[in-house]
Amino acid sequence: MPAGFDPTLRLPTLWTDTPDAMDRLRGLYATGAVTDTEAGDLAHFIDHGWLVWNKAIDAATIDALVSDVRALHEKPGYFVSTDFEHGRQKRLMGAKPDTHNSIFDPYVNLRSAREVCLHPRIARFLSLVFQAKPLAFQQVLFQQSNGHGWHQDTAHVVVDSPMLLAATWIALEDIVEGTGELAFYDRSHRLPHWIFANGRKHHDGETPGDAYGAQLERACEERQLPYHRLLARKGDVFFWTADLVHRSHPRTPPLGRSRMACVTHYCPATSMPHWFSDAEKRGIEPHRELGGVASSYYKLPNLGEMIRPVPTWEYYE
Ligand SMILES: O=C(O)CCC(=O)C(=O)O
Ligand SMILES: [Fe+2]
Repeated sequence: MPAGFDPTLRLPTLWTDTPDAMDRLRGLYATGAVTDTEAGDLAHFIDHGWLVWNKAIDAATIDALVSDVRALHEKPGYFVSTDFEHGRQKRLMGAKPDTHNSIFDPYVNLRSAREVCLHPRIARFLSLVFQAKPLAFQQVLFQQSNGHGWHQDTAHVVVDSPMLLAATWIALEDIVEGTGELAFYDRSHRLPHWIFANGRKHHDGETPGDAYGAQLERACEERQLPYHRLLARKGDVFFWTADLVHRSHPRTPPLGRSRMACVTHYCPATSMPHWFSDAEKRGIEPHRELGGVASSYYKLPNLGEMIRPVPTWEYYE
């Protein structure tokens, strides 16, 4: 079966992505289950597929994470990163300061990263969307843009029920135009499902990224969906739902400029990230009463409050 859109396919979704979501929201509001502000946020998220909160995370909480990231070289061996220099993905960080690579799942080893991605306001909003506590399960701390092309996260962030997915993009500094700012098509979350040649929403490993991205872009342009670039300020939180079409806006010279952002994907704690199919990898570390984190790179649970004493990353060969 060739990859393409399937306008007839229906899959279970978050309630906010269902056709009658606004009616459901009215019900929640009428029973007092959500405040005025939350109802407004949910209505925007339902209608547009995304939501921005300005300055939602206080500077001290952001600064704690930034200073931990600046000091990662003091903990060689603890962090899984892109390691562009060696052209190998997911190698542990070296001992030199680094302002280039992206760090995978820093919430495992850094409490500051958990405080950011499961900030009480974020956890509350995601709990409303999920009707369950949020499980953070794929986090990327970007120091610079990696120039991601057009995609929907359902292609690369795989849950047992693929549409039960949301994400945050949290600015750790004021984002400068041309540094690869996040860009997205408004309301693209309601496109027909894109299905890969494997018959699934997750990437088949064969369809070239360019061809896939170009078709998503064309579908959005045909529908005249507005294109937005997110010039976020430090502490701003951008939420998006499973199928919102997004990318890094192409960078302009000078390349390599800082664009510090923390991206986290979440599913309801009642769902399972794909690697949970291996029973030995089902570790979940709770974070306060708010939610939890899971990782395909690091063995959980029994994570302490601070850095783990053993730099294990058992799940990567
Ligand atoms: O931050 C970016 O440029 C895009 C990140 C992204 O799309 C993701 O991690 O899902
Ligand atoms: Fe993405």
